[in-house]
Amino acid sequence: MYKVVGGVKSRAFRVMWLLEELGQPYEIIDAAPRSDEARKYNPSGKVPALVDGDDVLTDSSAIMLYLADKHGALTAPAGTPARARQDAMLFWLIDEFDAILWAAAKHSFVFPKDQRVPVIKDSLKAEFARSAALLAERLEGPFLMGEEMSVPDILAVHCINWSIGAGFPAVDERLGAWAAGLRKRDAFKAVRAREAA
Ligand SMILES: N[C@@H](CCC(=O)N[C@@H](CS)C(=O)NCC(=O)O)C(=O)O
Repeated sequence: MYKVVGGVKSRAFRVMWLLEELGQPYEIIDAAPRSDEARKYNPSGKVPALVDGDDVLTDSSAIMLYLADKHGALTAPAGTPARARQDAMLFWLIDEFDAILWAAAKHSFVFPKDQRVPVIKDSLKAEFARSAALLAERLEGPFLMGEEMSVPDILAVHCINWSIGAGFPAVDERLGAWAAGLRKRDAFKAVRAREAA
């Protein structure tokens, strides 16, 4: 059985949501970021990691793509133009959503106090709002890449949820409604239920 290293409140949520969508059972090793437990699986102490038999894999996006490829779902096949477009969307989300939220987190609680520059957060919030407006314009089908759900949907919704938790201004109304629709999925709710347990 897969083991997901990291708690539901971390980026490990993305991997759990994907596993739920795939119908794959998993155990959670609820290791806090930078803990000794997390370092057993990733020397940097970052979570998530995934234990698949003898292999330990790191980085939420790399893990999601690995699982999607392996199980042949939630991704366009590797080596196709559709996959290149899907990857472009994924990498754009990493640059323009995840990185902005992460920068805000670093200047809120991750960095030592004397290295935090809280004033940067207003600029990050404005940048995130611009990115969210751009994404809203690109929404065409029920999912980011059209008719089929894929890995970028999970990353985008997780980041939108994170932005709410971090006190960022509400995203564009259309994007917010789209994210709310994805939160109704059974797979999403199953992970949330683990959070509540
Ligand atoms: N790009 C990585 C980022 C992982 C990451 O930074 N995770 C956070 C928790 S959500 C962490 O472990 N932070 C501890 C640190 O950066 O030292 C991913 O998507 O998995």
